[in-house]
Amino acid sequence: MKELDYKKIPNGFLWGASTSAFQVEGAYREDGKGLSIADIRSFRKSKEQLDTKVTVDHYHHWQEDIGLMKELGLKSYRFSISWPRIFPNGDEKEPNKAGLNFYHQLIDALLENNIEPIVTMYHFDQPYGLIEKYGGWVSRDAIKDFVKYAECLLDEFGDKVRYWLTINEQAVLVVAPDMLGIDLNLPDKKRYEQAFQANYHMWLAQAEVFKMCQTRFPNSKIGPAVSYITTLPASRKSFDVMAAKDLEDFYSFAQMEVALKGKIPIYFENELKKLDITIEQYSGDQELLLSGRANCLGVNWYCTTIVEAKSTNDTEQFIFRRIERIRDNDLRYTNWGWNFDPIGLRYGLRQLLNRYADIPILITECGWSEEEELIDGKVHDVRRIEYLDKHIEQMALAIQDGVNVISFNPWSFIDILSVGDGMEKRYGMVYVDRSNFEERSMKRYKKDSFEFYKKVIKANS
Ligand code: BGP
Repeated sequence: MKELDYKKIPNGFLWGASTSAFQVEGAYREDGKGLSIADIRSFRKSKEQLDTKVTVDHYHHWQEDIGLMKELGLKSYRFSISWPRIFPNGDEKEPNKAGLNFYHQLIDALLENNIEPIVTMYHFDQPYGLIEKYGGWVSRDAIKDFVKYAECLLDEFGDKVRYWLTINEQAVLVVAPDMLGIDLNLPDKKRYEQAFQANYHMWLAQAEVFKMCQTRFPNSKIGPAVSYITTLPASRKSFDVMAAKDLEDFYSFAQMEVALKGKIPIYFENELKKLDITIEQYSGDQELLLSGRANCLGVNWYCTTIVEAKSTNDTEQFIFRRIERIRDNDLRYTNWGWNFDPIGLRYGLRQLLNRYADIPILITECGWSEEEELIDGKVHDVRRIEYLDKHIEQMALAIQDGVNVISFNPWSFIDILSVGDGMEKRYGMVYVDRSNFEERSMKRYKKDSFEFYKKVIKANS
């Protein structure tokens, strides 16, 4: 039997790295940019931690940053376009030219450096104007405004960008609905009703965009960037195994099923019935979901989560209420509670093989967060190196198993603003000399993981 070379990654594999606009760009009001809900949400905590106003100022450092990407040897760069840079209020007839120009410059520079742009259209930053106007995604009106925005991106960049991600982590928006502009103080049922209605409208909007992109650019790939949390049972008991399956299906696989198969799973609708929630659906919606399908799948995979059933036979409670997350003390955890469980990545990727055969898979986020300081111009981020090493190894094994992974984009290329935890929760392979409240030099420093990842890319293994 031929010795399998577990370290071999197919030629042409897109070794990349990842960021998002509101977390990396800063320049929150520059060149006509409007405010997004991500801006507004971050201002609520401006006194406690960094907000989106400056972050690491990629908007003014982008040439230098692309120079570092080139030095790193990246073959791809996954980033997002700031929706309110293009439509500041969300409902303008014409796009903001200065916003478009910024991304033309960025994308042209990436292409000149043979770095494939992987572009997320919407990464948590819906224009706040749409929330003020009609409540954002809770309203069906959001569909037409997102489709118009996506069409503008395809018009402008469709012949330069071959990999599109429509929406980043819808499931996170549902479980943290203040990111949709939904009032967290609403009674549970009302809050869930609005969040799941918003989730449904996002499904319809992205189906339209899948169709539009594949009609106009048949050689491009477009799909969702799904928050994929491989969920493991706390014990071998069937009620725990069922609890883990229920949560993983409801939170991660339902998003993949809708995008890739065009059907809302019955188990998903059954869960909503437990909250006595009925999603408002129009005739023609089902056909739209069925006709607008992704032709690739982005997964944001960080860690496994381990759950147990709160009681052995209670399945009448809504999913989030009948399941408990537990900690496995045999595993290492970040300071923010995400574990180090690389075999879980191979397991999770094999599940995708079983479900979706050879759909191209892009790992669009995968990373390890740490509080880090610069010491003598260096950051010895050994745990991040170990995290990358072990997860790349498991990804390679999954590829050897037949899983069609075409790209790996660790979160994050450079230290950027965390969604919820300011500047100190660092993921980057490039350190930025700033803290929550001091801009310091804003200089970029290559961490040890930069040199490690550079070697991996060079060796393609
Ligand atoms: C994912 C988001 C990213 C990034 C990442 C890390 O959910 O897609 O935007 O934020 O999580 O999480 P955090 O920023 O909370 O550390």
